Amino acid sequence: AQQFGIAEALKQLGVKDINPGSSTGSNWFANGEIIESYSPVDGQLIGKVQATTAADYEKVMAAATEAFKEFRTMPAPKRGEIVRQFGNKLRELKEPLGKLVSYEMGKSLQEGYGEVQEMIDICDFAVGLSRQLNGQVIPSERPGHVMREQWHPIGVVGIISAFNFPVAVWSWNTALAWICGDVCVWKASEKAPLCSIACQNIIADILKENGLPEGISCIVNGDYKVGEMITTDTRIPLVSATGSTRMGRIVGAKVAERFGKSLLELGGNNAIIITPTADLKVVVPGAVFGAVGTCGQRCTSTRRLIIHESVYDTVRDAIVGAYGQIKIGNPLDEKNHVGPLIDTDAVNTYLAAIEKAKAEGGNVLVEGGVLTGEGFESGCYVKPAIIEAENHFEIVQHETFAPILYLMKYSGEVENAIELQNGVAQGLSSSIMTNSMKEAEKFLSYAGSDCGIANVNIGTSGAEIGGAFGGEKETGGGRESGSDAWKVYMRRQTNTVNYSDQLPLAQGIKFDL
Ligand code: UN1
Repeated sequence: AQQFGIAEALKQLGVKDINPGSSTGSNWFANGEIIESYSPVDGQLIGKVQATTAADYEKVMAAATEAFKEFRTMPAPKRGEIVRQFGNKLRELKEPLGKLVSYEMGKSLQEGYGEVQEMIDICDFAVGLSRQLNGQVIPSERPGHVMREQWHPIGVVGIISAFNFPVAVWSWNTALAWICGDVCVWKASEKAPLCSIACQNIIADILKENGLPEGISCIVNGDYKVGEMITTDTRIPLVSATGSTRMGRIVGAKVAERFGKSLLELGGNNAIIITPTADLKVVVPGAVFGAVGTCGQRCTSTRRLIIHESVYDTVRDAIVGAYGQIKIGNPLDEKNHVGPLIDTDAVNTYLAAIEKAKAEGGNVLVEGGVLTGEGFESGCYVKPAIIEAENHFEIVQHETFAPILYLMKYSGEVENAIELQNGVAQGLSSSIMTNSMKEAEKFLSYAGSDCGIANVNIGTSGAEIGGAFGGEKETGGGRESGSDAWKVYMRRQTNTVNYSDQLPLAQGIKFDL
């Protein structure tokens, strides 16, 4: 890895061999067990982080709640200025941060840079938004009265994020939360803890330069036990959790039990429908990048292709042919398309899924398997697989976070394909490849895709930050990132003001004294 400048990147990001994993900015403290971060790229130890204990957590929360009292009084456009500086710092550090993402998580360097670009984009979006946290004026039924709706900061926002987007997901939440006047406590994945240290270092410097309290951005590190401190804490009115449906089910229930709000962005089981008029030039890169990009570890990764029987053989052969061109190897080497899975547990899950698909009657078109030998010492490199399967197979109904693509046929009208596409428990992303206006509009209509994201003639992954990001059903229902997703980070208040000399009651009620 050193030939790719990892040591230099770590230095520029202030990531040390041992990093205290609880922090309120520069005031580091952590007394828990040591979490070691190994790279799936070459199996090397990158660094260590100390986990957050219950006592550390209390210090973090004290700093965060104190910081909120100050931050909420700062005008929103001034908070936007802080986020602008943060975005600029990310521009400067795009190369080292992108490299660390690639090395610690295993995604290709291009995708590591792309992830940092998403952070920069959401900062720009949030800066503009900091002057547009608009409420509204509502006509009152009473004379001399006015009704208003306004948005206030909600408080301390808990952020729980996954290993696969170890920096961008945090920024989607923080950039919006900060302009809204909230402060954040982030529990990053214990599989990519150094990325969280790097991010924290960047924002801590900016807060310091601006004379702002460190508690505006806090991190806590550790496993689910640290997550539980957040989900059960009544001082945290909003918990935003991105990750598996299994995790979201627990987090959602815990937060609901105390009437907190949660924003859940969970698993997907994303399909592309390929119709008779689809353009192969668009289908092949869209489907292949969707299925093998990030080694199939995006929540938006393409898991299923639902292909019309009349074009099935042509599409199948083109996709199988393209798989023959895929280069698997060190993701820091830009000639490779696909890097490793996150760890050997993920490799075992991938292998078990292939076996399960075969046992259920799946027909393997492109064999999977683990790569061995020089360059593959970490044991995390696998071959993207293609399996002909049926939608009702149990394994097809589940999200396997790995590059396994299931192919299935549909016949007749597009409605049949939509039924298959919707026939899973998850509802994140979906797309249709068609040149028929009627098919496209049916797919986007109320009777069409039931997903939070529905695309035409592009794949399922790679959403831009400007749109609301998230999905329905077991995907959790939350929306992060663009559009009006900011509203969840604020509390809504309805005001009625009487500027008359009378006190008329609503609904015409008379109450004469
Ligand atoms: C995720 O996998 O959790 O749409 C996020 C995409 C990216 C974000 C994925 N912009 O693929």
